[in-house]
Amino acid sequence: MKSRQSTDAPIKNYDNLIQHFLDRDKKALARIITLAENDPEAARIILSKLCRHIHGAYIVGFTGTPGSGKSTLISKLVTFLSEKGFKIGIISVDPSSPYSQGAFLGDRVRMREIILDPNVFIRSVASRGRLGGLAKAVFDIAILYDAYGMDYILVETVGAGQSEVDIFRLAYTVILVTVPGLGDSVQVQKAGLLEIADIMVINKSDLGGDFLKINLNMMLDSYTRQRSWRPPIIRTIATDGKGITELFQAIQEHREHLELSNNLMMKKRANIRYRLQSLIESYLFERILEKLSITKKFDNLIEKILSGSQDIYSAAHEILQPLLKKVEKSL
Ligand SMILES: Nc1nc2c(ncn2[C@@H]2O[C@H](COP(=O)(O)OP(=O)(O)OP(=O)(O)O)[C@@H](O)[C@H]2O)c(=O)[nH]1
Ligand SMILES: [Mg+2]
Repeated sequence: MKSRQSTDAPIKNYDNLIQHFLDRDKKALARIITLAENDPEAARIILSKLCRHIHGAYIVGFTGTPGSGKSTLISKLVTFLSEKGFKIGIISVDPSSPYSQGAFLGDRVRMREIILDPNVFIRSVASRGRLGGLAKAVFDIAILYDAYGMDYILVETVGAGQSEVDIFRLAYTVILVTVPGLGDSVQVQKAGLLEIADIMVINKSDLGGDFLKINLNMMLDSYTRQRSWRPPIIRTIATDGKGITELFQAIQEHREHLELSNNLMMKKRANIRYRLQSLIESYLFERILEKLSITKKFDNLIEKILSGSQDIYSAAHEILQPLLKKVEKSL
């Protein structure tokens, strides 16, 4: 195993790579994202040099049941934005199912036309892996896209697990993509999606959607009474690009609402707090727990629990107590 965090390891110089990145070389962007994902020390060095490059990319999240048309909608919106001269970074979160590889490739084929666009960059993140790891990867990519100079960052996820819901702390505008005939309330109420949605899309409007619209309006009536923003309902036919202008308009209106109400700054602050907490949590987890678990004391406690002379809770307490005392003293 590589000793990633060893303090004796020579500190690598990433200046050349960073320069290429700042010159908007897509290869450098891809390389830096890979480094950030796999090498925490590299991530620290590179991000410390890029943190001054804040461009204020606007982050939009897309969620909704599998197959509702999120990727199609994103690809059409990307074409629309690119034609206006904007630079767009896409983050696509694969569902954790073992079949996701195929679905992802499918998306890639559909997105081929925009992959070649110099204004667009796509990165996919697998949602398998350690808890919290997914959100961290997505947050890091978003920071890198911003430093690279993207105007819009579009994040696609099915929004099923907690980790995916966490991703929506990142997005300033969250779009919930629904489709007619799929059990209306199920699509919306799952995992509290109604609470996080800022814009409702009824996609596949070529297949209907009048009834869904009535239902969504009813749900919004009861839910948004205390909110200053009522999510608009936009009808789209993603395959034909219908409704994309209206969708962009709705995103802009929500953005203005956030800016005028100062909520954008609040969201950004909450994001940083969450990221900082998660990062500290993962450092604690990786560095301290790894070291603790190879001590003699740890082995002794395992034996005691095995023989029934100690319970697991008091054992955890015994390990943590001296550490917590030291930490509390240092705060
Ligand atoms: N009839 C109709 N089909 C559509 C529309 N939008 C997308 N589709 C089709 O729906 C299918 C799924 O579209 P995707 O864009 O892959 O959906 P998705 O939500 O990204 O799917 P996952 O990433 O697997 O969750 C594709 O076959 C699309 O061509 C639409 O407006 N009308
Ligand atoms: Mg998709």
